[in-house]
Amino acid sequence: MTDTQIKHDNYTSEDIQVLEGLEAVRKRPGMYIGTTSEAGLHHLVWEIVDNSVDEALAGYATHIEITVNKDDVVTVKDDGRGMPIEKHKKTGISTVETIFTVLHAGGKFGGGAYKVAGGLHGVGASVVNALSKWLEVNVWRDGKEYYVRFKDGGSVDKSLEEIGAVDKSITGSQVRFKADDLIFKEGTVYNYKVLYDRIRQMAFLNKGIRFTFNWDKDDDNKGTTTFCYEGGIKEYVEFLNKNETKIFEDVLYCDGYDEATNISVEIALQYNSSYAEKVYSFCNNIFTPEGGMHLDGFRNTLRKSLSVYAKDKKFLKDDEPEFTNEDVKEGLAAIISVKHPDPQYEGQTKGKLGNSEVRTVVNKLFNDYIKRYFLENPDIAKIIVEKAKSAAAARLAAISARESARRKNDFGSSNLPTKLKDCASRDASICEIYIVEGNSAGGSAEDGRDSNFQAVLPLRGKVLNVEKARQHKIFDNAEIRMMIQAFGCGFGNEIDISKLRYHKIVIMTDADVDGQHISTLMLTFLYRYFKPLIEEGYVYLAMPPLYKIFKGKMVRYCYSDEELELAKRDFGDIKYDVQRYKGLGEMDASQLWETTLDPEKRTLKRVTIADAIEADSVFSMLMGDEVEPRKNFIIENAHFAKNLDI
Ligand code: 28F
Repeated sequence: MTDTQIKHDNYTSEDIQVLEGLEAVRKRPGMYIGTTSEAGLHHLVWEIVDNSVDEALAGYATHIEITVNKDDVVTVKDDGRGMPIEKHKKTGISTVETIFTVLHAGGKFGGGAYKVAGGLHGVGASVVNALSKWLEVNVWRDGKEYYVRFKDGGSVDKSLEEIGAVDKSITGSQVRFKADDLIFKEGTVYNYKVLYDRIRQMAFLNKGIRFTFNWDKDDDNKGTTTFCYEGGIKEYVEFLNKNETKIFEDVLYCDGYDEATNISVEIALQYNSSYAEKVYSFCNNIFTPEGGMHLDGFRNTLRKSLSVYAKDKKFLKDDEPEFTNEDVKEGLAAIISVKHPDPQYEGQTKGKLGNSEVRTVVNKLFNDYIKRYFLENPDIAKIIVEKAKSAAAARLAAISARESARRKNDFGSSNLPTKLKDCASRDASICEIYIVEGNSAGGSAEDGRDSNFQAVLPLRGKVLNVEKARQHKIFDNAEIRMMIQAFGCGFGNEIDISKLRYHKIVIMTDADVDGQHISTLMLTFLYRYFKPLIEEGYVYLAMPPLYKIFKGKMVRYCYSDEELELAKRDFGDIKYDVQRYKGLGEMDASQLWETTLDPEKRTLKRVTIADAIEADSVFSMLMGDEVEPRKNFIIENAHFAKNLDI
């Protein structure tokens, strides 16, 4: 044993207290990580990675490596200073053990300046330990390597010891853990895409930090990806616009730090030729889906400064109205990222930044920047003004189109589309509407449903490409008018959810590429015009089966290739038949009920905002002006996209 080794008995009163603390986490994991489903499992990774990011933001780590192995063991490693191993004053045990065994509120203890107080983030590494079957830590510090291991949700398995000498220049921390399947009952299997997307996002949000992602499973994703963006959110905006036609090359970027409030701000933006906006705001590296003060400050300053500039330069006449927020967001891609020492989150899903001082700080910084930018770059200022002017003109056209439509009582709830096969119940909380592509499938759905609470709206042809069309065109589209009428809650900024006629809006398409394409279109449309319905969890995807495996009266429906393989085993020696469903139309009414409509048996996938944003970006790529990325996408996905008619 060496002098630096910190030995303590396994049964001191502190230890017992510690275990009681971690036991509380195991009793109510949801309180600490939100859920114990897939999102909660991934939360464990982010807790550990966040600590590495903090060490990098403090200026000590440059590289963070995340590995998932075949057995879903996660390893996170950084090249920071290494967690301190000295005895911690308050706890009497080593700091590293304290970090993993003492529950603490984010920020207060961890030393990270930017934790999400009160929220689920930054609850700390001890929570990860509490929810792991085992967890081990290696620390490289002062020319030595240290090791400690915990098991069964936080009891010390091997106490902290020095395990070797290394060169003094080697420093850092590594955590390996296996999530506990007693806690994560749905399984401890990580999702490649979830990890990949978030790691890339963190790399965009934290310029210069190098992230390495190793996926060590024997599947199609096996391999290593490195993300490092010297340009940070400037490159994030380039990424958002990579499939769009930019209307100027520059990405506007500013950053600043306010000493009085300890708030730092980064903003990047660029316009493209589309009519949609992609504006995402973050606080402390966490997406704020409901926006908040940082976003308000950004939008108001953009609107005001562009209006003032346009008036000044006589692009807008004295008697013309100033731009609205709507006018300046057409074709806008932007990232607003703030760091706040004590963020307050509000709103339905706690996804809205409430601290009002953030708005003031963003206003000041962005206003100074953009005023100067317009003066120095009059050509670009003019392009943006022209874009906003044409948006304003379109907005006025849309208002008059909508007013004339309203006069005809088109979107009034009294007027339901003739094609809608409505349900009997008027209790929206139990009512469901199936939006079905194709007439034949619509027929089976109409016959197979329970008409007490299930309505069917068959759509013919593809939903209008909302990316390319402006509002007044969109309302000319018959399919879209039918949906607006059927939902009954209005659309766009004027949604009144209390008027929504169905609390489940279910998109039902064939389980093939064409079907996927249509559901992408549908999701994009709903995202752009009915966002609150997605946010409130009213939108679902139906999951029709891919196969039927049967022998005589013995029948099983399978929803994936894996399920089919498993089912084949159950049929064993029996000579079975397999039918592959190419489309919903191949199922008769009773089969459709049994497999896809019956609430007792069906699977519905609830659409999240993240799904919709993903659909939106795939969609922009498939539909946008840029031909090259679309071609690449089709070539890369050729095995899968053979029927994609774009
Ligand atoms: C794989 C996960 O957790 N990295 C970390 C550090 C570095 C320090 C630290 C962490 C000090 C006072 C608690 C080192 N030297 N990666 C990580 N790297 N924590 S976590 O300090 C913890 C705080 O109370 C560190 C000097 N100061 C800080």
